[in-house]
Amino acid sequence: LKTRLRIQFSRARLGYFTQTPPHQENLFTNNAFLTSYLTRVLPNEVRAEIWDDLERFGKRAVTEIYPLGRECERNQPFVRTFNAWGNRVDDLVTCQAWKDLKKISAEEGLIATAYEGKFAEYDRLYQMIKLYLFAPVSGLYSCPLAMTDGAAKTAKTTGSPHMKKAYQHLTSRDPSKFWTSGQWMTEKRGGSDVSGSTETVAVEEANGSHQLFGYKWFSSATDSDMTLTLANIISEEEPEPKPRGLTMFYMETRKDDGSLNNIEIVKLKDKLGTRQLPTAELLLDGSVAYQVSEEGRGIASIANMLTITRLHNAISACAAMRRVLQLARDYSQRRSAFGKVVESHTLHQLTASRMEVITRGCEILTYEVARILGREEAGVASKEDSLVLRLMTPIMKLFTAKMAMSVVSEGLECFGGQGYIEDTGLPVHLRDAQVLPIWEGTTNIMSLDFLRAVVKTEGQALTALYKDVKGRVEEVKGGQNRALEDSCDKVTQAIEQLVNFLQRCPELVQPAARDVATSIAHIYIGSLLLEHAAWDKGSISEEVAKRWCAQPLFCVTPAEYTADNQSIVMDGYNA
Ligand code: UCC
Ligand code: FAD
Repeated sequence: LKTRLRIQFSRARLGYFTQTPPHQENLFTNNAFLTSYLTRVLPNEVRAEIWDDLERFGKRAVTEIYPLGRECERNQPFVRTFNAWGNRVDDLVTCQAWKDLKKISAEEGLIATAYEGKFAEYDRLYQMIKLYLFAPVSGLYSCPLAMTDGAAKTAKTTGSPHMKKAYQHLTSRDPSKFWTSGQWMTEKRGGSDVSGSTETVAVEEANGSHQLFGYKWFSSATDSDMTLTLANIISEEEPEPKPRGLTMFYMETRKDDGSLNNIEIVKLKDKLGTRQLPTAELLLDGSVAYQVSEEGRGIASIANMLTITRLHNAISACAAMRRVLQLARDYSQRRSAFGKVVESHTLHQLTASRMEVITRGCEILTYEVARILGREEAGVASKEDSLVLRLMTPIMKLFTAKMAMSVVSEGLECFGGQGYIEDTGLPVHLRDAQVLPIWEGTTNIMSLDFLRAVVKTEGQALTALYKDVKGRVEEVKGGQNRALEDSCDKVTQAIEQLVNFLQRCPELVQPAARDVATSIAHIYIGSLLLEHAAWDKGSISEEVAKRWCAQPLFCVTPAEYTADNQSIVMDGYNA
């Protein structure tokens, strides 16, 4: 009887096979390249002090922070515009996990570490490594931290009393005191040409504060405690905004009674990715703010912030690539196809190794920029260091962001169809990576920013870079490591080609800006990987450096710059 009933009512049989999901590795200890890089660049006493913390945090990232990040993706922010009684409240509702991430950020000193002076020139690198471990699992809490760090740096270099107070909060390790900051620059007319597009105006009050009126089109981390923003000062006497006359303002987002500072959250953006992060359109209707730059020096002042946030962008790009690679390599050991684990297929090995080489290249570039920034902040940077930092910041931003899109996309493909399935937690990486080339300045804008740095330094930044690359490569060659000789020659040849092009065709530099920036990224990374390989003799680092340098490093195509590109694009256009 029971057999008959079981046939009639037994549960559906789903088959015997279930796939083991990828396991989560400690993000620090299982990162061979990172640990090797830190062993090379950190003095023993610094390494001894920070190593345990990084190991612990690498574990905390996957055990405690990752579930919070997932929760933020599942439980996205929303705005309750009116309360039940018809009062406008603009209540931005974020989940508990988002709030917990703020607390963890303070406790872990994710901002404070860069400002405490404990490890002098290594503070910034130490902080960036912690952020690198945090970013890929943080449910985009890395974004408010980027802007908070940018604001802290700006506050540190600005004398105003408001900024001094803000600095204490932004760099606090006490969760009850810790503040985050926004960065409200973009308006409806455009976010690239900020000076030409900003309509927000500021009117001075009798007490020296200003009231701001305007519409900020993209404001991420709308739950932040303060923001830095830009406006054009006008008055009864001078009611017209001055061309390119922006000034930077400090604004707290709430009044003492907890209500918004005459800010309306008009709507939250419906975004492709970064959905964990509240990004709003904000109406400023007499919001009280304080002038913190000289009048008309707003862009130059907020540029301090951009240097930091662009470094965060790059560290997040590297972190996304590394995270997907770590998961993919584990999965490739657990998934079988055609009778053997995916990992043992030679074509898969090649595909994954290419991703690894690109990721290492982006990582070493970003670590190096963080290391130089740390030197500058500790007052031990040479003039050349500072020039290289200025030149390489936009190049690092644009290059790592583009590579992240490509590596993360390839990384999802390593999971086959599962890479496309939401509750694996994988697709979010691709959605979130797509913002990296857009915000904080698009790829073209970064290319033009690199040219700005060249022009502003009258070419000195390029000369410093040239010397830096040549010096490093010559040192590697001097080390008599035969295995690296050809690669050294390729880097030298590429930098000479680049200099030759820039000297011979100055009129092509504008259209070539993006290709020149990419070539510099290739060349600079080549020299850094070679330096690392020379130290890490006989290791996988040698193979990585050789593979990097074997690709075309100089990728300038002059014929395209003078071609009729417009006609190609507009062929058949009739709107
Ligand atoms: O997207 C945003 C937030 C997203 C959330 C944060 C995520 C962070 C990563 C997290 C990862 C998970 S906030 C919006 C970001 N917006 C931008 O990045 C704007 C993009 N546009 C540009 O960058 C443009 O190049 C502008 C706006 C900076 C150019 O403006 P102008 O008006 O044409 O600039 P000028 O006239 O060339 O330069 C004005 C002054 C000059 O100084 P002086 O007057 O002394 O000669 C420039 O040298 O500003 C100086 N300057 C700079 N200084 C301009 N750019 C820089 C720079 N990069 N560094 C130093
Ligand atoms: P546009 O300036 O209209 O650019 C359109 C295109 O034109 C781009 O491809 C650009 O590269 C190209 N272009 C423009 N000028 C040139 C040129 N001279 N040469 C060649 N090409 C050119 N902004 C904030 O201020 N605060 C925030 O918190 C914030 N959060 C954001 C969050 C998200 C999720 C996103 C997507 C954006 C956010 N932004 C924020 C806005 C972001 O910084 C801007 O979108 C970005 O700077 C580009 O500006 P835009 O959208 O106006 O594009």
